[in-house]
Amino acid sequence: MTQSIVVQVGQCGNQIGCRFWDLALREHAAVNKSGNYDESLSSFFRNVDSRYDDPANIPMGSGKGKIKALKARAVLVDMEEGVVSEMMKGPLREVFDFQQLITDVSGCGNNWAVGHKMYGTQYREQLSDVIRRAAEFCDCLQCFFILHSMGGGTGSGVGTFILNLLEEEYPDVYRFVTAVYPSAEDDVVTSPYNSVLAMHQLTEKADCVLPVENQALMDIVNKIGQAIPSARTGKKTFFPTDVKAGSAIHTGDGGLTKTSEEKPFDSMNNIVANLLLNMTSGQVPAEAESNFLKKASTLIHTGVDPHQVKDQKGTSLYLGVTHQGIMTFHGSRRTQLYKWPQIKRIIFEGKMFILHVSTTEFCNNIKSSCQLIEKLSCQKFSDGHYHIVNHS
Ligand SMILES: Nc1nc2c(ncn2[C@@H]2O[C@H](COP(=O)(O)OP(=O)(O)OP(=O)(O)O)[C@@H](O)[C@H]2O)c(=O)[nH]1
Ligand SMILES: [Mg+2]
Repeated sequence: MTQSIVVQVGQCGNQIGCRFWDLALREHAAVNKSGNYDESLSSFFRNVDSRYDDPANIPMGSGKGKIKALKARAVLVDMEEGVVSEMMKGPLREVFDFQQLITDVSGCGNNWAVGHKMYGTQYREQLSDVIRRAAEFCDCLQCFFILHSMGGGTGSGVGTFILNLLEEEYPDVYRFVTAVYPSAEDDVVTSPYNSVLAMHQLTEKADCVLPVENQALMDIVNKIGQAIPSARTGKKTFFPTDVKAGSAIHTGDGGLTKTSEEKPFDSMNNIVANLLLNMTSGQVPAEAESNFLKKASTLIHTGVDPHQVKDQKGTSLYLGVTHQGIMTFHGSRRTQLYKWPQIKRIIFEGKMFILHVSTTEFCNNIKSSCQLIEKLSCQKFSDGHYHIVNHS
């Protein structure tokens, strides 16, 4: 039996956290019909006797004890107080332990350094204390989930400060980070700088990072929004094949209609909450990490150069770079893949980009590996177009 602690930092981290706990409770309510406090509940929740101010854990025992009151294994941190205090007035207020909150008033003004250097140092002891409190309620703490934005000062600065602290104080406990990247239209001018500064920390200190891009979330929400007309219009619900009916972007009544209390980021945050719960359900962190990496390695559409390339026949195509190698695309169809082990050299000669590829040829059905050097060169013209020439 293992437990995880969620550390939600800044406005974005706390808002996503809120959707996460809401969904986790709904899922447990749907599955746990007996109302017993069992192993799966104990991974994210404590069962407490709420008659006391500082309620102690009710031990799980054989897993047949009834649920009294559930407390989330969560630590809430924000250098502004608005979001957290609103959460403490909202429907989830009973779920959070008010002794595991840290807030200040002024926020970090979207400045990584203020969060990391100033507030981080100032709140170090307090952060360490509340995290220890949450950790001491666990029998076998296995994982910290840190939720934060990369663009905000508190999220990027204090979030990565906490990551360092966790590495120092709990080196053997997994550190999973869900990091929300700003979209290109983000109105916070410092968000790209904050993201770069925070990313450096993530690469060094996190065991696993789930990068979430706000633009992608917005696109998904819009796509689902278009596919699912409002229930109030009385129109028949229609789901195109690429949008699943169960794509829970709305919670509220658990259905697909938007409720009046829903806030602007809720639909986007529900997608992240779903992702996190799916990733963690029934898995120990090591398993979740390995499954996550397996999934990540199947995502091929990374780094496609937006400039068109032309082959010898003048056909337009695009070049893409992925974990597998360098590939060419004709429209959205992949036409060639030069795998990294095949690529022997990449050279730039002025405007020429030359790729030396070793290919395996089949001669008389006998597989003989011929070191055939295929030279692919592409010339970049002043208008940004490439010309690709095959010298093989
Ligand atoms: N997906 C998502 N993004 C959010 C949410 N709230 C803010 N953001 C994004 O997060 C970035 C701003 O970070 P915040 O989390 O608001 O900032 P903060 O961590 O509270 O830091 P300071 O306010 O500077 O102290 C912007 O890129 C926003 O678009 C949210 O609830 N969901
Ligand atoms: Mg804030």
